[in-house]
Amino acid sequence: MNKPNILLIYTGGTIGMIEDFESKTLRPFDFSNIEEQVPELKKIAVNIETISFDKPIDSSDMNIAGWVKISKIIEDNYSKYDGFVILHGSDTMSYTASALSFMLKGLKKPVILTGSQLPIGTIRTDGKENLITAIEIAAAKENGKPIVPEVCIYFEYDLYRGNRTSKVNSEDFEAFQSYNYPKLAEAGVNIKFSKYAIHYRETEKLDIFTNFEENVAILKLFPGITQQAVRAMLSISGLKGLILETYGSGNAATISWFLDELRQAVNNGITILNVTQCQAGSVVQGKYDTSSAFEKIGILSGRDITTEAAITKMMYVLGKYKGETIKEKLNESLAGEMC
Ligand code: ASN
Repeated sequence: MNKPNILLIYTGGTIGMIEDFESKTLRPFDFSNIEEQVPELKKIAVNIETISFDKPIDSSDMNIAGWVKISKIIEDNYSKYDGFVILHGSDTMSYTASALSFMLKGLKKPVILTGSQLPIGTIRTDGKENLITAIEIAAAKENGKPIVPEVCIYFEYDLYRGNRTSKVNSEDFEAFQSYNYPKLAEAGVNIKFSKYAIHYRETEKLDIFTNFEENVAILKLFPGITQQAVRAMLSISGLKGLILETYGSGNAATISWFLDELRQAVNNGITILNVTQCQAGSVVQGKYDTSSAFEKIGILSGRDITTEAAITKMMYVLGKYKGETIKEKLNESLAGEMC
């Protein structure tokens, strides 16, 4: 039987770091030495090839250009490999997974992001298990077809749909959660896949779209926010899209200056998407009086989308579509990112 071919794409992050002897700070190591750090890789029944960013980055430096780079690597190597594993810092991994889920339209092969909380060279590292199981998941097939043909995050025994995740813990090995969508798999003695939750595409072809709109912003509300702060955000020159992080099921202050600022922004052509600050649950505009004004103003509901998926979806939709289609696409689930 032919062994599956997996491409390991190294972008940076803690997983690939070693401690600098003198300064004690963490810095990326030469990724071509990965098998020295993880000799177990030679024992997995897959062919692994690696490709690395020329300059590995801490994921805090990730941006649209970085996502384009990853997408192009996948596009250029799509026919040669059965699956892709992306090693990435955990800090912005949910943003990258979300962005890739929109960029890699029509994806039919596994793209599994993983990383670690402790560098791979340390004794108690979580990186080895994460890396080895991510590779096994990327290679997993049934009847010749990949079991998880989605952009996912694998971390600490759990596989998630990437665009449903958030990083919720900066210390625990269990760093990610997907509160509004079930796990796609759990790794114990066996890897148990929840096939009912996995999205299978039959006919589409990979069709990458990289022209993301960068003129977007996130405004997180808090009690006592001033008109100057709201106005400053909404009057950013060239702003096209705004994610408004509201309270609970999409609620916000009803004071007239606030609604006037938002109305003005929508009239000026800024697309506003309402998402909740809560980690779980959904925006339901109109459920309370405090959100019913949003419907009239033309603010869209992000329903149960995460902020990470919302901002990257906004970049994608504004980059790709015009006019009324923008609203239609934001209301639709494009890559399983919302209900
Ligand atoms: N700062 C690191 C990063 O996101 C954190 C990590 O990978 N655990 O690149």
